[in-house]
Amino acid sequence: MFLWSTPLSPFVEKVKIALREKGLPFDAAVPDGIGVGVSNALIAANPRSEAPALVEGDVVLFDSTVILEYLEDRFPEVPLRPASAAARARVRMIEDVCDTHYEAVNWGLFELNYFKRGQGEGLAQTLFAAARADLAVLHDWLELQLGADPWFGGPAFGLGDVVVAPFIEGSRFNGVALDPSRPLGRWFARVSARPTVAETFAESQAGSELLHTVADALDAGLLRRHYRDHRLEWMMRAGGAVVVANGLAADTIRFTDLAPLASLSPFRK
Ligand SMILES: N[C@@H](CCC(=O)N[C@@H](CS)C(=O)NCC(=O)O)C(=O)O
Repeated sequence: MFLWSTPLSPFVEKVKIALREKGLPFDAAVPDGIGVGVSNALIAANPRSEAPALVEGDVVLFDSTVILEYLEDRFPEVPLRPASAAARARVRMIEDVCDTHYEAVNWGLFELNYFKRGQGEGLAQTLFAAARADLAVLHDWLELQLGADPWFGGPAFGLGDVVVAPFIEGSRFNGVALDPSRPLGRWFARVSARPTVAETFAESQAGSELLHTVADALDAGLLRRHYRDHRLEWMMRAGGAVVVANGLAADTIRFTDLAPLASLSPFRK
């Protein structure tokens, strides 16, 4: 199995943790041109030009949620999905909240901390405050979902934990740590100690060196960051309309490009 990957991506981390939990060996590589704009290496596997994309023989899949579903269906021997329909639906709901609302806040934090957007006149402080307030809400909601159980799916580790852990790690990496005495903080200590999770987070840390160069690369106009859906909404809602306007003017922000999808259509040949 082959995984198109990129460092510090929560979506890639979800897939790596699931593959490791299931004991499935895989090779991974970072495609040339990712983050710069549309990666030609990647669009053959994923016309959205995003990692993760999974290749298993003829099966080529993108989107972490779809890949996790595939892994469950294809390799049910080590099940990660909980047993009941209601518990499965709850995990899907938690995954959706993390993939959309939570990821958008972490994305904003990376933009501020490493890509150095929002400099001058207190803007960064406003955006940081908005991020911290949103994360407090999300952490409370996640804690409610956890309830009194040790894991998100109940008594055993499972998909619910796989889909939350990368996002909490992303905010920790950006300086928003959980209170270790809270149930969610204690869960995060437990999940981080799991070998599959520890290995995955360590790989991300090792790949994070590059982050010290990204502000200069952005200044030089070498990067085009993908402000898709919830990321754009978060930046606007948090008070960063000027960040978006400046990024579009400097061409360091891009929206989704449908050209690779259109090029696959036989109706357009
Ligand atoms: N919905 C997708 C999102 C994947 C995604 O956003 N991947 C980002 C990394 S976090 C990416 O590869 N972006 C490409 C780029 O910025 O050039 C999933 O769940 O897999």
